Amino acid sequence: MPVLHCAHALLPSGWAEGVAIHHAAGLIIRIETGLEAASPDATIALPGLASLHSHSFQRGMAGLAERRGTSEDSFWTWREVMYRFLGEITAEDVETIAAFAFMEMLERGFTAVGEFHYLHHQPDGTPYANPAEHAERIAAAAARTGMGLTLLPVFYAHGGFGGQAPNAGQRRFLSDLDGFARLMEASRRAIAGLPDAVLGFAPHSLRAATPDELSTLVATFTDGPVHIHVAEQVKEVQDCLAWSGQRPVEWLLAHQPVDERWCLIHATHLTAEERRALARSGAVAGLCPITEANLGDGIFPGADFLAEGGRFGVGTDSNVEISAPGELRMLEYGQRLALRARNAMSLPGLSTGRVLHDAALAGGAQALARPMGIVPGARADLVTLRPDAPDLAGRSADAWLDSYIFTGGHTLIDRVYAAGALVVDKGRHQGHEALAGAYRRVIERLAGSL
Ligand code: NGQ
Ligand code: ZN
Repeated sequence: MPVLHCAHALLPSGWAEGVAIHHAAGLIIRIETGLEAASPDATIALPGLASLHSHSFQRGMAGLAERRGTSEDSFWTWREVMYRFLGEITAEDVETIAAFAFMEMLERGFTAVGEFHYLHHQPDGTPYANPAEHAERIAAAAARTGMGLTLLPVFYAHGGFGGQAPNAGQRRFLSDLDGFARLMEASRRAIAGLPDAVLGFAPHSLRAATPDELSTLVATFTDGPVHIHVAEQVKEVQDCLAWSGQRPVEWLLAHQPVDERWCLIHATHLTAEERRALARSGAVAGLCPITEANLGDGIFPGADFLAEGGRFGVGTDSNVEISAPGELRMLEYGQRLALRARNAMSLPGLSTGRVLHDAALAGGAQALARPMGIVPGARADLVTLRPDAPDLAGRSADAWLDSYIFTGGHTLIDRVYAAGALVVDKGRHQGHEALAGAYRRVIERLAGSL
């Protein structure tokens, strides 16, 4: 049985020395500690994290929506730019961009992704003959890069609360309940060739699915995680109040069986009561701090939520900047700026980096319904740090994590193993050149559409 030897590794029980990770068919079978290896595969090994929320195609417009328009810019004007950008994307482009985004995720600390996949149809809105045309592309991108995939096909039927008609920019997303059932079936086949892929589903938001549709979906698709965007923007909270008399998270907790199966993406705008109820529900708050900052969403009440036992993970969402340590850093810095305090998402006496990393590992695993971490049964995924990096000098254990998250970031990543295979060496994915070359050709064409 193949073995990965690590001089130091972060296990669920804490840091361990002389760790031998035995794996077979991509999964960890057994872990031994206290074994010296002459030339270990890694000096400092961390578990890979999950990017629990990604729209991979949006990687293609990263940096292209940072010009101010004629009126005030907002999330909603960004969304118009995004709709224009996706208007030109072909099925081949979907795969090329997803493969590039997944490669970057692997190079930057993520070994699993929750792909919140809503770009289903052709540019004019006509369905493909194969409803999983794009889902197959995403599965192919995961296979090519080594990414652990939880595919979340998205149900999207309306343009606003109360079943409002969708607009032209949304025509590539739309299905009715029957169409969505066919998409789910085809998506299940699309990922069948990936040994560790998971299928969940995602009603896009309370704007895109009516209460009846939501209830039918939840009753019909009883396996796998349920993800939904919720309470990201103040306008969304106001519109929800006008429609239902309740705030989005309040409405969801009152009308759906929100529990450990659920992941509420963003959940930015919460009253103290909603925050406590969400923590009690056991659902994961799917935080996307870099995207939330980029889109001007607001700041999730993370410090209070953590203190109340709330579960969270992080996602790269728009993929405007991909970095696992970067998401954790932004999450903590948002709290510091809002609270004018330091070490806010932490617990007394503990390393903030360690608390953030442990919580995001557990929350990501729960939200993507896949075992993660350096434990038997999980995929053999490791992120190793460059032991000679000046930023890591003179420290050990949790101080490595603090320096990774707050100082060196993903530039400290050395090797990444995915399902036991070496996919990133010296910070570079084995397929980097080919994937980046193909991506560049696609983007040179698409950038012209903005
Ligand atoms: C999305 N993204 O579906 O890509 C959304 C924007 C919407 C984020 N919320 C569109 N970050 O929510 O309608
Ligand atoms: Zn999103």
